Amino acid sequence: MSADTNSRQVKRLADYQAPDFFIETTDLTFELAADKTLVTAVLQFRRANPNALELRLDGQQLLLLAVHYNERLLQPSEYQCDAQQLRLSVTDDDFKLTIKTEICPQANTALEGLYFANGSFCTQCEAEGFRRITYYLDRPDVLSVFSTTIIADANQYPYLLSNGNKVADRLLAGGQRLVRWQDPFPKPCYLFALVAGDFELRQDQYTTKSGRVVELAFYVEKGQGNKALFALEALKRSMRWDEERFGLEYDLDTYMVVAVDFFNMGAMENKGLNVFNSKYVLVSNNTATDTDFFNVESIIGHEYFHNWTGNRVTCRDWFQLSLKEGLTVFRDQEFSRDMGSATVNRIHAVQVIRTAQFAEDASPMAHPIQPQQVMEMNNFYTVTVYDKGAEVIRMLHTLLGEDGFQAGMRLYVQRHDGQAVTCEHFVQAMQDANHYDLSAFRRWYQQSGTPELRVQRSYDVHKQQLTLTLRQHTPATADQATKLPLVLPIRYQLVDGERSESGLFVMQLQEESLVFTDVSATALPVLLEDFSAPVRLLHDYSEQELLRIAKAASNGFARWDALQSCWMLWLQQYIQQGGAFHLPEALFELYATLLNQPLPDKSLTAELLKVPDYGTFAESFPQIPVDSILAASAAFRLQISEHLSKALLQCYQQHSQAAAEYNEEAVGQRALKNRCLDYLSMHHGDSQTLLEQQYHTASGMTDKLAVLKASLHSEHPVFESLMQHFANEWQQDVLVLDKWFSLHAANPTEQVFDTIAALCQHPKFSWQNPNRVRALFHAFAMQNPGQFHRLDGRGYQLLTQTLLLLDPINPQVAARLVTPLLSWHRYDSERQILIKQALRQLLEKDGISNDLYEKVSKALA
Ligand code: 0A1
Ligand code: ZN
Repeated sequence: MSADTNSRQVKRLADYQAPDFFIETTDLTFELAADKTLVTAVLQFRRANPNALELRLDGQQLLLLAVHYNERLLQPSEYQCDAQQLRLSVTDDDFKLTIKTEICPQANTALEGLYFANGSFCTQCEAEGFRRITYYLDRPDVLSVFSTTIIADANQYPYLLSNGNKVADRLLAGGQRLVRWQDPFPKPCYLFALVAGDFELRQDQYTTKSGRVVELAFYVEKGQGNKALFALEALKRSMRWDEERFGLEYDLDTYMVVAVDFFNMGAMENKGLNVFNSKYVLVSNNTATDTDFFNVESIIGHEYFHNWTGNRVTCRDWFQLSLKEGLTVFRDQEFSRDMGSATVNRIHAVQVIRTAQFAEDASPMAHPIQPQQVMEMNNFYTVTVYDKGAEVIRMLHTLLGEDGFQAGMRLYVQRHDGQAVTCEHFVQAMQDANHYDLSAFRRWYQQSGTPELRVQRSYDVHKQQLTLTLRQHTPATADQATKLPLVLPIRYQLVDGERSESGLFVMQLQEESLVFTDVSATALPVLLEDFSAPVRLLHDYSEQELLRIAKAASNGFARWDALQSCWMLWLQQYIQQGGAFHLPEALFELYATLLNQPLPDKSLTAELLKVPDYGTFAESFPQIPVDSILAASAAFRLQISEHLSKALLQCYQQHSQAAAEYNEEAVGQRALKNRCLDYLSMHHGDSQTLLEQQYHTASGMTDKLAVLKASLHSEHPVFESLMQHFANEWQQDVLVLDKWFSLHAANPTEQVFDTIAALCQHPKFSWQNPNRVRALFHAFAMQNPGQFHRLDGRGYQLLTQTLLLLDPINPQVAARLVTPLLSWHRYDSERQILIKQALRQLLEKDGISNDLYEKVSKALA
């Protein structure tokens, strides 16, 4: 079998086999140079399977220099080496291999393994990047104690970092320096990290609840140190929170975070040495929006929480990814909720599920939170594994309650500390700690798709009884034809005049009834409060009923959710009535009240005042009516801005004095004010001064960017001149410039094509940098539906040509960008033809990566 076919193979969870060998200790030495790095790995093996006679080590893009078995140099005839593996026969139970390889970090534009970018060395080993560093058992169930020696030019790379504790640091002859690290905790190689470079260092300390002092160190680009201070504080808050809520304490003496501009994902939880995409560390009022601050805090929390849920207890194999990711997202969501507006946090998490995750279920890439088969693991770091995974954990929390859930967590950690386990081990711990039968609940791990929950109401006047008939059904997905009923925890509230009754109904069967007695004919049940199960709720509530909930429900989430349902009704009416449709007076009344007397939670008020975005509308249709959605959204915004111009202006003015800092009150005020601005900008003549004034007097990036977004949305003529001003002001700050790239890419006029072509030549743009590429092309494909879905195919072609160019440079980033093309079946026939043609162009390309191949071939299957 050729190497190529071999690497295109699909791996299945059902084929899992425990490792034949373990690696007790891993001693690595790196002699670093950008063009030629020498890696010496001294690996102490122990045979686990007495029948295994061949050792197969994973390795990719390595130049093998020498292999020693114990102290003996092996001849090339004594092993086989191809593009994927190094194989040798072994008879001893315990033996040592010393493997010398050469790699070229500066040629590594895929940013997997060890790479050199922007003057620093950096690693990314999850999921299977370690095999690009040395030959190894690159699988998460092989846990080893690592020591790492780094030798590099002392002047060029003053900081030489790896996991654990520093145990040696000395200068060598020839201007070289040697630093040695030891990590006492056994770990899989995906948690290995090495960083070498020149940074600005920000330090602090944290005293754990048992009184141990932990040194905190943030390494960031020179001159950016102050921008790391918020992240540093967020880390301390995370550490305290995890002690208080989960009883989990940090275990090493140092916690290091390095921020780099070249990174494929958000951040990585390497043991004791997190590597972060700089956009999730570096923030200041001037350069970052409130959303950026929020993301920094939540991702700092996420990576920190992985120390227990991921690192101390890790995954047996990559099919178990949600074991660490679903649980850690749940933990970071709970942390964020405690740090800010609980309701708005929940709304944002639910939006991710209802748009991106439901879309994934409906796509050729549909998979359960525990995927059953995978070609390229990097393709499974998905909203399903992460965010639906977190919803599944949240349902366990709902079923067991906080105390029961924490008891389960304690048992899970106590049983499995230091082990590589499966999702089943987690569920079993929850079950055992609570004596709660979770057999049926386990289906959530194996079954993909979006369950639909249909509610029918019937009222018996004589008995004064309301019966809800609930039916669940999960439509078939691309990966799975038949589905079984799921356990659905349904939180409800019955609003009946002044009376309200709330509770939790646990649905197990395909059809069940929920009966309320002694209630009036107008009693209204609010179901699935706080989105207590990740399902699509289908109900027959009228506009009046929904508006009643939106006006009066005590639960903020329920109010928002009822309005979301209203918007879907209005969109359908708009489509039916061909544009003659007018939003109801009742909505304007509700909005006027919210503008005149905002709720105490101003961020929530701003959410309630928002017309859903394109993605949210789109997801409610099996076949997406692109043009109607765009026309309706614009019409809705215009109607609101015209009907409520006075109230909008007043509310805008009342909330324009927010403190510059990032705190709940100020964030809420800005959100509300900028929601008003977005509407006000639609009156081009009247809003010019307002926009310019806010732009030029803004106390921070949130307000500045809000002006640019509002004027982009409303195609205001002031957009161009303000963008020019912005570019001049932020030439040197690439993270800010990314915002500018994205705004350009979201320009809804045809002009966008010339602009993007010009921006690809911008001195700060680089095809090698994922942040830059995403700033332009992710924004184009996801935030510019009008131009992306053009009927002449120009939008699809722009993305396709980009992917053809990008795939050889960075397959991971290319494969993430292709997502909007995969769902061709969701569009009309004209667009289907155009998208399929684009997909074929990709598939026909010689040497297409596994990453892209897996997705595109599934889409065309
Ligand atoms: N485990 C990290 C995210 C991550 C995943 C894959 C990567 O490369 C393929 C990099 C980072 C997290 O959940 O934060
Ligand atoms: Zn994670």
